Amino acid sequence: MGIVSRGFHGKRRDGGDRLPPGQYLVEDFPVLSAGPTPRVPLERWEFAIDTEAGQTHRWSWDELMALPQETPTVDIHCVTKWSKLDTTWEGVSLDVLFEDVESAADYALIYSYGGYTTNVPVEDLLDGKAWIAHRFDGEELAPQHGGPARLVVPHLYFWKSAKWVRGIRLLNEDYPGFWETAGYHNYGDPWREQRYEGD
Ligand SMILES: Nc1nc2c(c(=O)[nH]1)N[C@H]1C(S)=C(S)[C@@H](COP(=O)(O)O)O[C@H]1N2
Ligand SMILES: [Mo]
Repeated sequence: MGIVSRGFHGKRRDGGDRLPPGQYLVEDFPVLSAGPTPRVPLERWEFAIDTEAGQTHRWSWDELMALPQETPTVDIHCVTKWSKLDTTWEGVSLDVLFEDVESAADYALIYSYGGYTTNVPVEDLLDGKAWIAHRFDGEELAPQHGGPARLVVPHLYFWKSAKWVRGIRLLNEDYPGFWETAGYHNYGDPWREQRYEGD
């Protein structure tokens, strides 16, 4: 029988097959911040990729804006169990930022203005899976949601999407970040419900 809803990727109240196990849908956009919102003037803002060989690639705000921009629409899943479907961002794909970066590192430690950190395997940042986003829903990204710019890596729980992102340190060895050190799962796949260490 042709069941219409299977594979139908419209927005449904129950999320259909787009809602990972244990999650519920929200229409609002909750704010989850472990500390105060850092304020970084755009003229002093920069983003950096630091390689395992000690090289640093830097972008000013104007340089980031001059790069090719994408507008991904993605579903996001917070470990505190809310999910939000069809969130639209604008920003630069990590593929673009990694273009001239020479590295063989497997691990990345993302670091933010304000001191937050989170670790993600390098391969989870590439091939269209992650962005440095500076607009949300057609507007400038609000400071409480990570403005001026945040990482968006939507296939992992949203704590991996570092707000107020400042840079990425490439490492040969995995190094846990803020929540990973506090008992959250090292990888954080919402579809495998990897919330906490041992899940
Ligand atoms: N710098 C920083 N990034 C962060 C956090 C944080 O406390 N500081 N919280 C994380 C968590 S737990 C979640 S669920 C999302 C929340 O993003 P939002 O506040 O825009 O919903 O940001 C993630 N990125
Ligand atoms: Mo979260």
